[in-house]
Amino acid sequence: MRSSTLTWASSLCLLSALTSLTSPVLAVKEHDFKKCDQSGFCKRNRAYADSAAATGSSWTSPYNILPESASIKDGQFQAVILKTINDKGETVRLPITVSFTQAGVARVTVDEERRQNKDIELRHNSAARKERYNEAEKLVIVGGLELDKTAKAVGEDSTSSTTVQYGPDGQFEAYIQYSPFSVEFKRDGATEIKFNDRGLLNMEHWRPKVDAPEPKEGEEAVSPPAEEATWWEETFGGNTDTKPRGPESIGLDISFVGYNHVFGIPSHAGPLSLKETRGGDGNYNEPYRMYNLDVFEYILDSPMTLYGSIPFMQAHRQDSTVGVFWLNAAETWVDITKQKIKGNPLALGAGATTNTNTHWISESGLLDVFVFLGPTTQDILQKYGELTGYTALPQESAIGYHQCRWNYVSDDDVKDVDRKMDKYGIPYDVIWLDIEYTNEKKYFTWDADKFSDPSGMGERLDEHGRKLVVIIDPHIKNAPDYDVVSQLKSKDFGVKNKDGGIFDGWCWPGSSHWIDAFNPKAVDWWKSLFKYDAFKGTAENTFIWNDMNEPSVFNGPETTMPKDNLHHGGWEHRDVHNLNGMTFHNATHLALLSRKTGELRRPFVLTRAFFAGSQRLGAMWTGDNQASWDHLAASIPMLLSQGIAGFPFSGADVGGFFGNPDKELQTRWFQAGAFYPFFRGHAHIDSRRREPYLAGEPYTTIITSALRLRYSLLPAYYTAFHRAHVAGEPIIKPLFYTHPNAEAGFAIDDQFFVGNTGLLVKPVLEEGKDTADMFIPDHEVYYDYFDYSVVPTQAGKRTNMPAPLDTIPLLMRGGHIFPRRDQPRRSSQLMKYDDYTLVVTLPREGGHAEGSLYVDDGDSFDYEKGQYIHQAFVLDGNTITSSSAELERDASKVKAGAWLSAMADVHVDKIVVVGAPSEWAGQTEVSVTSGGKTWTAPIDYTPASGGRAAFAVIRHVGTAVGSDWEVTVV
Ligand code: NBV
Repeated sequence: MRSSTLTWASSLCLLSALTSLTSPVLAVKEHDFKKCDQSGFCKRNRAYADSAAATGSSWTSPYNILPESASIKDGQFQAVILKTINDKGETVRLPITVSFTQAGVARVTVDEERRQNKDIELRHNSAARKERYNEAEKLVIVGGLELDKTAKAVGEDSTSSTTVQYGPDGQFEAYIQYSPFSVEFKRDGATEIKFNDRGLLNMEHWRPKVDAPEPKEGEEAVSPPAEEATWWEETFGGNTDTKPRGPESIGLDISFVGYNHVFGIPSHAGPLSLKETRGGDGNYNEPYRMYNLDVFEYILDSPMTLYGSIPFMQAHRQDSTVGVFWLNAAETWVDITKQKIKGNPLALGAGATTNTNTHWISESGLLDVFVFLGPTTQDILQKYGELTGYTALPQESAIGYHQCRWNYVSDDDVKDVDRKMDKYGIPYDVIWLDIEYTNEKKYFTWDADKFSDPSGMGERLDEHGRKLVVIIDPHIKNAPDYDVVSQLKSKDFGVKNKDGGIFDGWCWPGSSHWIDAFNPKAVDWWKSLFKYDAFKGTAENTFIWNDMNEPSVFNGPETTMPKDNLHHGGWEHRDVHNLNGMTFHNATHLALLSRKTGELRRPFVLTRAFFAGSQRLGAMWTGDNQASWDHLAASIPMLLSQGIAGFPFSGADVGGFFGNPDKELQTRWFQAGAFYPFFRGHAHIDSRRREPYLAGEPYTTIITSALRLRYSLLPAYYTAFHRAHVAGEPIIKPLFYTHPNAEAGFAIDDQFFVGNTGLLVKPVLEEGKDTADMFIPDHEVYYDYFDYSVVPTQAGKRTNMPAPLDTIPLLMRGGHIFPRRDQPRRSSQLMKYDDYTLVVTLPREGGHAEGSLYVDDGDSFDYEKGQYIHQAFVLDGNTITSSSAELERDASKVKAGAWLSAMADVHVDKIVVVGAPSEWAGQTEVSVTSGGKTWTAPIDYTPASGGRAAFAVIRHVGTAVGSDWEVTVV
């Protein structure tokens, strides 16, 4: 459909024809996207793995550390690996550095010695760099690299290996074997991760192209050996990649010893616990692929690549998680196989019955891998976040509900939707404009006939505290009358083709150029386009959506850019492809920070393409899903994967992008979406209008309840976002994260916990279902969220719960306290100064519960100057207390700005104690102490009855939410 042979108009017609089908029967054209054996370097590395396996124990990896080159100093082991490249014993030199960071992370970096490269004649684009791409670190890593200078070599001096002890309390060890080269990472003496254990390390060194001799007359030309066929040129789907540097891939086997589950490497539409990829019952036949692509109508349960990539994987077994982060921005494939451990598995610890072997393959760049030895998932996420950055603390409105479609067609249309949402009492925060708002897809312009008064529209939204998001894509229309493209060309800020001219491709506007956001000067220019006086019609409540930034190029190979295109600094697109979307997202993020001097609002930018580090810049969504039950179900593992890969601010199009959901599906999707970290309804241009008020009864009421539930839980969500911001915690958490020893829950990916609230959600994801089988991971008591009934549960078993259409299966785990705001309003902005409710759930035993609240103005960066409230709540027996959640912080020393001053009048109004102790029966008053004063507040106690737990409601507590206080019941 997107081949260059179709005209723009005909492809759009075809697109419309396909997507106007009422029920989505669409499927990706798989042959439009490469399989491993259609990608030269993937095929070669897999073949290498096959020959290693076939050779068996006599296989020897040709990579050896030169013993005299090895040294360890100041937290770094350095040496040269010699790769034997032929039978004559000739070698190439590959410098290796193993760095040990103060946080206890090990990093293995292997480059190719530059000396080799002076002989390399680049056959085409001579402007391209003659070294392996080595700038991923510059764009991805923001901290955490301080070396642990106390890391030291231990054990006997040896010419055949070095063992380095590192990490907290010297708990970790890296055993570096020289010949053949391999590394074992150990925790407390036990091997957890092995590199090159199977001998699959493969660094295709740079070499000159040797042309086959011209055939003599009468003789046939000799063709290169099969494996060399794709070294210097490769063709797929009619596009030829000229590969001026020849073969340069890297491959490495990484084995997780005693680990049965691996998670991460999003984004793929498959289960959370990754599948094996080399065939067999229920397994995939293809490796997981990471190559950011606009995969039109993607299929489910597949290792196919999608729009974004995070090459970060965790392996988990009972009470232990370890991980690796493969820092490489080129096309990457990962094979996964599992192997039962022979002998005595218990030697490795409980549950360690299996090894998971992985094989990582990238097209170019350095071998650069970070190793995390856990032992908890959270510990790994924290350290990964120190390296790549944490989730930006979002605008509070960004975690409310977003109403989007392709397209709201005029400013009147926008105002009409806004009015109707109010009329029906449906809360929402942000309305979105897709590409049709522009004048002929020229970004930064408006279609003046339909949007005659964008400023008036923005002001109107602002009256209810609402925001507008408009789309800005990276393709810039190549039109004579378009100032933005004239500037892009005259300033030379576009991505180049292989010959050094500006790259011209096909996208929504027709012929287009792409901004090269790897160029800092281009980023500065991009920033200037967003100034209020440049992008007329936008205002402080306008935010941005970046789509198509994989980049999507309709007439390019696999709908993206040719790999031999050139970026700033002379790097080939091949080297940086997976980073491309992030650089564009980053440029837009920076642009929003500089729209007006002195204005300091947090940006909100949604991106479709992403890489490790994108979490610092905004939110992502899972792209063009379909209005079908299986796509609704697929959204949960996809978002859980995002969360444990360090980019939790994620959502899926609620209702499904392609097609028309029936009302049951739409309703269930809202119920699930109400728990997505990023919650947006969106729909394709050819789908029927489906704003929640159009659903009719009982659907509109049920959808509205789901939305109100989300709004009441915003304080809990915002607190969870704060944990993501400071510690890399997922917003929605899979069971292997919350219950790391409950084996039966490790692969469960259709239910999750919300932050640290103890709220356990299992959205209904199947048609016609009115019950839900919820897996219960522990012996704790669980209460139904809505009626406080004590759910009859058994640890490690499923509990069948009623889930008619108007009910979301939602449980509260005993032992938690979470904040809520119970007054329903039209937007989060209007709830800003509402009082709070605390919900306390008593545990099965011990009368202890904990929770917290983080809140700030949800808009500016004043929180960085202490303008926030962060309280920890504890129930102990008969006393509930609130005190600073940060021991080192003295909130009384913070000089309150406008927001914090106003919060002095915002109270904890109500405390609901579910499972309240029977000694509280008969109480009518509690005593409240705060700021040296004591007063009483009324309490109503309702005894347990008919399966419902006893509960107590304390009203008019009257303590400022930011203050320390104590409530004593008896
Ligand atoms: O801009 C139009 C759409 C957008 O609505 C969608 O959310 C993106 O994922 N966009 C893709 C372009 C083409 C869709 C077929």
